[in-house]
Amino acid sequence: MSVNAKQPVEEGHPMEELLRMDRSPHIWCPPCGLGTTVTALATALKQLQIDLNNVAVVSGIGCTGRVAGYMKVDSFHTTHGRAIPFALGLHIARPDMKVIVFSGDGDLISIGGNHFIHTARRNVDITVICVNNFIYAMTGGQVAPTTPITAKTSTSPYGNYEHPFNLPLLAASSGAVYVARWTALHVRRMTTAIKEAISKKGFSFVEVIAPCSTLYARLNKLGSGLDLMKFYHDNSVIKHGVDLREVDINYQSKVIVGKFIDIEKPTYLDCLNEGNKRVFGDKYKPYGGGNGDN
Ligand SMILES: Cc1ncc(C[n+]2csc(CCOP(=O)(O)OP(=O)(O)O)c2C)c(N)n1
Ligand code: SF4
Ligand SMILES: [Mg+2]
Repeated sequence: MSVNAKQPVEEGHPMEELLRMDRSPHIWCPPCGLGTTVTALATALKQLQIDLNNVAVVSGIGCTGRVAGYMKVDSFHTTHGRAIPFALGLHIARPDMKVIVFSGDGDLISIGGNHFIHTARRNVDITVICVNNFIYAMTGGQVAPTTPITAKTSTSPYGNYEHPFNLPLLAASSGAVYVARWTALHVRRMTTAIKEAISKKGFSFVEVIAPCSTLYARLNKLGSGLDLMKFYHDNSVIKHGVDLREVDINYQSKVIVGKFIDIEKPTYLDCLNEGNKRVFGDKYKPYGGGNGDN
């Protein structure tokens, strides 16, 4: 039967290859920045043309932690704060795979903070994408180690008074070899950063600023998701390579974004092999992963 030219031809979704369509509709609120961030990751994987059998996405918990369940690659929704140690184990067992941690600010930097700094210190070859929405969103909008001073949360109704972490500075000073920050508005730049981070050998870190458009925006009377985007359009300042002591985030002030760090340094496995070679000489067979035969 010939196809009627006037009938629309049904085509698959452009991201069908990368997203588990059977899990849709997703649980996220419509204006949430998580949508654009996941699209950036999927686009990055597509553009890099990596064999998807060699990609794993690992998440902790929370709204952001749901990402692992939506990506159509080997993916793991782990326990609170344990995405990085899980990813580390996966990387050591299968160094040939690209291991990407995609998780929230509360998960990665609060309960998971120690894993974050030590995995960066060792320069383990994984990529960490942190969606910083300034709160613990899924559990009701509690204060997080990333909440800007004076911002209201459900547990700081009169305004936060604790100093938040500066995540790019924390990552870089802990040992990351690639560090970038963009907002959920900067979809193309974020995609480029994710591609660079995945291609980088060593611990790479991309922070995505995407304030929770439901709880954080409501508690602070910041308007709709579109208003948040307008804010980042008007207030993001691109400063590649800036001194990271200058990229603190203050409540509703300018946000410095860009590629901050891109350096070379031996990875954890490079150091392990070099260290053992130094001691055992030719008797040492460099570790390349797998079942111990190599
Ligand atoms: C051990 C443990 N403690 C507490 C929780 C409850 N909990 C679930 S999600 C979450 C907050 C996650 O915050 P974040 O990582 O920023 O994710 P978001 O929801 O903001 O994307 C917490 C505390 C849990 N699941 N496990
Ligand atoms: S509660 Fe906040 S972080 Fe969670 S999906 Fe909704 S807008 Fe996004
Ligand atoms: Mg959060």
